[in-house]
Amino acid sequence: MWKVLVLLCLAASPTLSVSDRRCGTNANKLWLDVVFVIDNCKIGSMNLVYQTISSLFSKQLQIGTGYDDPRSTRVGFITYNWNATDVADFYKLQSWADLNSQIQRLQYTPQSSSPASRMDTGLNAAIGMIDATAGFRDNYKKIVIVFTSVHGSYKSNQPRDVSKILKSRGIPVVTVNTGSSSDTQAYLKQIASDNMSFAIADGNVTQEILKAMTDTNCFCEQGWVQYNYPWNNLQNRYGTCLYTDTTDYSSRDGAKSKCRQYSPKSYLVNELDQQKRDFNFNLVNSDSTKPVNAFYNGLLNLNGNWYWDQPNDRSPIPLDPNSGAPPTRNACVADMKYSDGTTAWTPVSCANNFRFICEQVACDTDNYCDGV
Ligand SMILES: *[C@@H]1O[C@H](CO)[C@@H](O)[C@H](O)[C@H]1NC(C)=O
Ligand SMILES: *[C@@H]1O[C@H](CO)[C@@H](O)[C@H](O)[C@H]1NC(C)=O
Ligand SMILES: CC(=O)N[C@H]1CO[C@H](CO)[C@@H](O)[C@@H]1O
Repeated sequence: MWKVLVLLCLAASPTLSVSDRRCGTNANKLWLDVVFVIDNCKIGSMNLVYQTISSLFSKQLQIGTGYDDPRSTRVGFITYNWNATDVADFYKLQSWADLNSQIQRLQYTPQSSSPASRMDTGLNAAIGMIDATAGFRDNYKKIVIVFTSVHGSYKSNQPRDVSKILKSRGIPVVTVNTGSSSDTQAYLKQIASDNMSFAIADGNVTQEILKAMTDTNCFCEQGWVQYNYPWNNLQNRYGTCLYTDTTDYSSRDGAKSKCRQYSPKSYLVNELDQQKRDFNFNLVNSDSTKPVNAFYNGLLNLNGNWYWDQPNDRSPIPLDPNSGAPPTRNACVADMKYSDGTTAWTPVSCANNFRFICEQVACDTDNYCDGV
């Protein structure tokens, strides 16, 4: 009796809302190139630096290159004080054991006798290390992670200007304050990418750096837009990528097959919640000179039931009632916006030509992408 009641209650409780997949966060399957830039000047704090670095890399992670599963991570090390030193380039560490012993060697290397801390030399060395292997693994994202406790000086350029070069190339810069100075923290905040200036004293720095790494590892191939919300909020990115062509109007079946031509992983866009619909309308309008009030999405009627389109090798996903009311009759549907601002999945003739949006999963720790 009890059980029946519990089941009844569960059945009556509101179902969870559905939404797009989040970026993969499997830290054992990272495929990245990471450069550590470590200040070892005489006056800096090295407390917990190498323990923190060590805690980022599980033994399951493939370090180096040449594995059957291409999801592997290269790790480079640069130390700096008055000048920078390349300790390990992207070719040196070819296994987790290599990485582990490199970290230990660094841990037991005495700090520099120089009190100077010139971060621009370290950041320029990072650029050099990344550029030295250009043309190889270009489809792997790079990330630069700087450890220092010092608001230092510089040799030729403000560190934030060198960091800007990295950021403008799509390479995030993480900073980790290894001391407790709030002046250093404010200084590092100008150098780091948004929301990527951390401090060891926070107590959760491993978690924060790992999130920065898995976020960096989550991206779209060139030409595709990563679903994020609110519009243009790159801090809140989902694990799906969208593509739409301003000039391309097509019948429903034409749209469906064009999505498949773009990529074997691609299909007509899903709209699991209102937020995604808002995003989709923004997207079709973002590149258009005249308002776009109708486009084809991936809502399909198969034998009287509603499904979301999926790639050829996957079954379509049944429409969840929480995603929206199904269209009023079996037909092709377009997502339409009316003059009062409301939207509806509206039955249309399949031969009507409309804009359309294609979708595919993002490149992330769950999905390797060999394109750039
Ligand atoms: C500083 O380091 C760089 C790279 O390691 C090197 O090319 C340069 O000669 C060094 N500068 C001086 C003044 O030693
Ligand atoms: C880590 O701690 C800081 C400060 O307490 C907090 O703002 C931040 O949200 C935490 N980050 C994570 C990933 O838990
Ligand atoms: C979660 C969080 O800290 N988000 C911040 C990231 O950075 C942007 C821009 O600097 C802020 O607006 C967010 O609040």
